[in-house]
Amino acid sequence: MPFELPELLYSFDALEPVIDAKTMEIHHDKHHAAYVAKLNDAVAKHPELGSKSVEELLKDLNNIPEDIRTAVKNHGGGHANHSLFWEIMTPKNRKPSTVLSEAINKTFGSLDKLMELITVNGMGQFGSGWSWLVVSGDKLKAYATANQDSPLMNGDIPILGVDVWEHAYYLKYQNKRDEYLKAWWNVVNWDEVAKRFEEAA
Ligand code: MN3
Repeated sequence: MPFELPELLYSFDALEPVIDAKTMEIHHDKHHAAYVAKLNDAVAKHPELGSKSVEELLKDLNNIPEDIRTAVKNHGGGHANHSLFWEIMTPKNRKPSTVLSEAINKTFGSLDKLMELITVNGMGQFGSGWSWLVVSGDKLKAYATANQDSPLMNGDIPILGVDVWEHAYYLKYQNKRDEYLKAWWNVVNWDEVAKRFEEAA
C-alpha cells in the first residue's frame, strides 16, 4: 500500500492571518505531496519492506537497505513531520490540558518558558529544519533537527514540531523567522499535542 498525502482537517485559509492560504496550499499540495511521491518511489524498490508505517521505517533507519536509506530519511521524514505538523495546528487554539501542563511545568518551569525554548531552538537552527517537543523515555525534551530529520530517528516520539524551512513562512514573513515563530503559537492545537503526549507516555 503506497503512502498517501493526508487531507488537511481545515481549509487552506483557516490559519489566517498567522499562516496565509497560499503558503498552506503550496506547502501541503506541493511540498508534502513531493515527499510522499519520492518516499513511494524509494520503497517501491524494496517490496520486502512490506506495509511498514513511515514511523516504523524512521525508527529503524539502520536496517533500511542502503540504496534507499537517505531517501527514506529525507522523504519519509518529510512525510512524517508534515503529517504531524498539519494535525497539531488549528484555528481553535486553546491552552494545554492539565496533564500536559503539569508535565511541562515540571520539566520547563512554565508553558511560557517552553514556548520560548522552542522558539530559540527554531531560531538557532541554521538553514532548514524543525524545532520539537518530544517524549524521550519518560521525559519531555525540546530540541531542533536539521533538514527533515525526525525525532523518531533518535528513538523519541515527537508531540509538537514547528517547521522552520523557509517554504513554511517566506511568502508572508520573508526573512523574519522570529515573527513567524512568535505568531505560530496562536494556531497550536494543544488538545492534539496533549493526546499525543498521553499516547506516548
Ligand atoms: Mn515544510
